[in-house]
Amino acid sequence: MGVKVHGVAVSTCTSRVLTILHEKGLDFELVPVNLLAGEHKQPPFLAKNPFGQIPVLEDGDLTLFESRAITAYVAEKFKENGVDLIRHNNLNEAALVKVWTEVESQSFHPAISPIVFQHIIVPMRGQTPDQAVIDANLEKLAKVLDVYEDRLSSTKYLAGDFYSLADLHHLSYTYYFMKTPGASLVNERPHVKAWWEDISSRPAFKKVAEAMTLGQK
Ligand code: GS8
Repeated sequence: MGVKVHGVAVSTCTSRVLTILHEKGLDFELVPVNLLAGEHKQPPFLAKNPFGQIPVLEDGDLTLFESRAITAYVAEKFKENGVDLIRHNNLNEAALVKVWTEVESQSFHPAISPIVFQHIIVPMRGQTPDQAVIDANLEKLAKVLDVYEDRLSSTKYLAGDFYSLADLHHLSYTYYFMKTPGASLVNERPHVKAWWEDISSRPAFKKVAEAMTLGQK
C-alpha cells in the first residue's frame, strides 16, 4: 500500500513532501484538505496534526507532520531507492547534509518565507504587501545567499558534489520567490543561479511545480 499525503499541491510545505515522493518514484495518494472551510482545524485533522497544519503523511500505522521530518523519514526508509538523499554510506557526507538542512530551516527559510507570503499570499487576500517587511527580509536573505554563493563556488550542491535532502528542501519556497522581484538576488549570484537552475529542473520537481499555481491570475 502506498502512502497518503494530506495537503494541497499549491502549498510550499506539501510540495516539499511531494517532491521527495516523486524523487523516490513512490506511489502515493494526495488527500485534499479544504483549508478555506477550515478542515485542518477540525477534530479529525487535529488528530493527525495537533497544530492544525498541512502536510501530514500516513504510512500504514505511522502518522507524521512537519514537512522536513517527513522528508527525512522518506529519505531514510527508501535510502536504497533511486538517489540517496542522505548519503547513508558516508558519515562525513551525511553530517554535511544535516548541516545544510539546518541552514535551510534556520537561516534561509526565516528570510524567504515572509517575502513569499507578502508577495503572493497577501494580495490573494485582497491586501497590500508590506514593503518594509519585504525589504528587511531581502536584506537578510542576501546575506544568506552570499554564504551560498561562496559555498557553491567550491561544491556543486550545498552539502557537497551530490544532490541531497538539503537542496531539495529549498525548492518550493524558492520556486515562488523566483516569481517575485526579489529573484534578482538569485540571478545576480552566478553559482546560486546555476544551482537553482540545476535543482529546479529535476523531473521530480518539475512535476510538482506544474501544480504550484498560487498567485497566478
Ligand atoms: C509548517 C506547516 C505549515 O506552515 C512544516 O510542515 O514544514 N513547519 C511546518 N503549513 C501551512 C501551509 S504551508 O504551505 C498551513 O497549514 N497553513 C494553514 C494554517 O496554518 O492554518
